[in-house]
Amino acid sequence: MECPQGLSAPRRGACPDGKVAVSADPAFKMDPNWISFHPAPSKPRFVLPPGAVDAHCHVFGPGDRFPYAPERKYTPCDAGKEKLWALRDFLGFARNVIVQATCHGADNSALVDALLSSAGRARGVATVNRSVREQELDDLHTAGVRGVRFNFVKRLVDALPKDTLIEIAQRIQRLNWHIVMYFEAQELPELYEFISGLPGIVVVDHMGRPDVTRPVEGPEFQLFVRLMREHPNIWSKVTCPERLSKTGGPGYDDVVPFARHLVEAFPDRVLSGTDWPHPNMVSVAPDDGALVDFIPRIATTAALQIRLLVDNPTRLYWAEETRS
Ligand code: 0GY
Repeated sequence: MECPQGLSAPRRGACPDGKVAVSADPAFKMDPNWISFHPAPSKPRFVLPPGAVDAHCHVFGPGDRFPYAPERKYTPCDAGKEKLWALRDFLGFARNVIVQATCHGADNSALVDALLSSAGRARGVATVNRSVREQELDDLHTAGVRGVRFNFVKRLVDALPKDTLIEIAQRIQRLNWHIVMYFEAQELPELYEFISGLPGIVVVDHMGRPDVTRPVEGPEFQLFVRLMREHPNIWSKVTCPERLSKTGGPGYDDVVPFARHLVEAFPDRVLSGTDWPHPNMVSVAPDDGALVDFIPRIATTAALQIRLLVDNPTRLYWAEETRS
């Protein structure tokens, strides 16, 4: 589905001009309850530092060029690379890290296309399965992929068996890639040992998705803190207040203490990102400008902001620039 003005709808299943969204390929008509990304985000008050990286975002399709995977659990509104670059420039980011979205399965074509057209300003995290060949991994690396995502969120994927994931984890070590883990907080006790044994850098999405109605000092979030404290190779994205919050935007007040805790405890192992185009929102499309304004509330000094937004992602994704 592509809305005529190039902006997708804030309302369910409709474009900003009121026309009903219809995919060029009827097989890719977006889900009727799909909430598209915000058509007109506000300009953030927070001025991002030079070199800031949006370290968690996606591209969707367009489905008529990059078909959505048959095994997908949702069909989104198309959200292609041009819109992502426009948002990057509008918000003031210098670079993006594009994470392969589950609606594209292990076909990384849309991701690779975006990386190759980014003039080096985007890196990627791919999804691969056991059958991936070494040459394919090399080609992904050349395109700008620097990691793979292991997803345990049941509403999104049927997770691969752990022995397959361990095999993939070992195979990517030669490329110096990292692993991105996506799971929900209630899964952590069961996954703790598996995550602890993974080689290389492991980046956990969205702080391990804590229930933010529980205390920061409570056992659930402290298990995640312990995971990071015990394993210096484990990083966290302090992302997705719009997903985790129960009080809602624009301030996402209830998420601030969780993210701030991690930024202050592990300043060299945290990443920030918009999560544009915000798959599977349940009520409203978040204002990406408000998401940028969330950053100085969780990284409260210029030094913390530079580490979160520039130093950490540059070290992880553009390592060749930081090697002396
Ligand atoms: C996110 C979160 C979600 C979806 C995906 O790849 C995806 O489909 O990551 C979600 O629905 O929680 O990080 O974008």
